[in-house]
Amino acid sequence: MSSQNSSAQRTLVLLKPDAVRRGLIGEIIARIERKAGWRITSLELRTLDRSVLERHYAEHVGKSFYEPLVEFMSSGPTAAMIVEGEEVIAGIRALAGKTNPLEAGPGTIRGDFATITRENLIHASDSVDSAEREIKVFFPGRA
Ligand code: 3AN
Repeated sequence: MSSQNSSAQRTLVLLKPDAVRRGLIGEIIARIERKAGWRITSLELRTLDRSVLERHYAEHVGKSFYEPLVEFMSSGPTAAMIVEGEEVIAGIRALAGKTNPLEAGPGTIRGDFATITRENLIHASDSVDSAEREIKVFFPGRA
């Protein structure tokens, strides 16, 4: 049997306050769980405070959209989770679709359910390094 490249990974996913408010967390989690072999290994609903957001969005501090982003991200509970599985980092980014929902393809979470960039329902780590950094911020016990 030929061996295929195997890349088990873990990633940090946030279902943002708009997803929780709109009752979409079940729909989004179902899309994640449908992928063979992916599983949620930590899950918590919590309202994020400014200090957590500052660490999470360190690369965006000072940008024009940062303050409204923090305002929005602390406006209600977020579902934070760790998802593990084969190529899960790029895979969940693909399920999520492009940052601007109007550019996100049909069939993606953002393409199907969102219209504006700030309220784009889901965050998913963009690299192995980001995933490890972000898991430390949200689930220090799992770092
Ligand atoms: P992604 O979440 O697709 O990785 P990032 O990391 O560039 O996108 O941006 C983080 C978050 O900041 C986005 N999910 C979105 O909520 C917000 N954001 C990014 N760019 C903009 C923008 N130009 N205007 C408003 N909000 C933005």
